[in-house]
Amino acid sequence: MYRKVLILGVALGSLFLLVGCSKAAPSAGNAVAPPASSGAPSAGNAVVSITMDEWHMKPSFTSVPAGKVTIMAIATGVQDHEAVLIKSTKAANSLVVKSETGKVDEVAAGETVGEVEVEAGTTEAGTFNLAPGHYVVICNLKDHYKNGMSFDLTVTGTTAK
Ligand SMILES: [Cu+2]
Repeated sequence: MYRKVLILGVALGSLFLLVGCSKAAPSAGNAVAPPASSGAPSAGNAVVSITMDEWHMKPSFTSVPAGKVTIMAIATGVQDHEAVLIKSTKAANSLVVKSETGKVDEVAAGETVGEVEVEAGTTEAGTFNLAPGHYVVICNLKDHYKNGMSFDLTVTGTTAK
């Protein structure tokens, strides 16, 4: 009588879970962005995670080095949101809202670099090559900006390739 033992070698050795390095769980009542003194993003691979709900945008950083910057939009509320990145000389809280649309006039605000749209309860990311300067990040769905969804983002350093 033979009993054949099959040893099933399941090679899981190379399975790496690429878990996002920060879940950036926001603490209630702490709407202030953390200082960039510890764990400051490095040039070329900075990640700004933005926790969004009704009606806040809480960025992990408000200053990043020039070069590739990943905007990670995390929608923790009940509505869809978006993070529109605009190179602008204006302060984030001083943009013109068109009354007929309830949206910021992006052309008047500056040069739109890109945007990341995110559905409620999900996370989306986009990577942009940013030159030094002042930017505003807004949610430009109807009435979201005027409800408070914006912040200033400073891109520091010299122009990256
Ligand atoms: Cu929004």
